[in-house]
Amino acid sequence: MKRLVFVGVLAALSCPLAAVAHGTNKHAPATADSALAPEQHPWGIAGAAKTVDREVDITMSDTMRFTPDRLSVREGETVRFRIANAGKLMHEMVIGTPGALAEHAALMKRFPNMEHDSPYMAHVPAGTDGTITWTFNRAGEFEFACLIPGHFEAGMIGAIVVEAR
Ligand SMILES: [Cu+2]
Repeated sequence: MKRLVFVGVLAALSCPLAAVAHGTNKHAPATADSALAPEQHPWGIAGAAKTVDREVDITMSDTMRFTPDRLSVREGETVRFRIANAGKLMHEMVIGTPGALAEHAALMKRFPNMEHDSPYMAHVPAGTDGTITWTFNRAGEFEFACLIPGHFEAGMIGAIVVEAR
């Protein structure tokens, strides 16, 4: 068990992005893999590859479902989501509060071609996969959803419970 953890740490350290973050972000309390200071959101903050505690595989399908669609996390945990799109349509995974996601979904309906990218979302074309590395540093009940018009309305939503430490 110990050896497995050690290998994981080595793999994370050998990632060039992690090395960059280390060099440019010395004083940031929670570093992300970009040179910009990560922004705190009510549902957490961008995580860095070198602090990943757990990897979670999520599959998205054209039946408008995430598998799994429920996840329990401990406050402070950094999760690397590996998100596979098993369908033939574009899907995305966006993490947020139920309110923020509903608001975002309404915007997407009005502006379907709206371009956006944030560390708490991944747009995943059919047959490919994407990743999100996120630190859940706020306890609470959050959601993840596909905000592509029609998908959110069809119930393409999952739950993330972050338990207080
Ligand atoms: Cu979708």
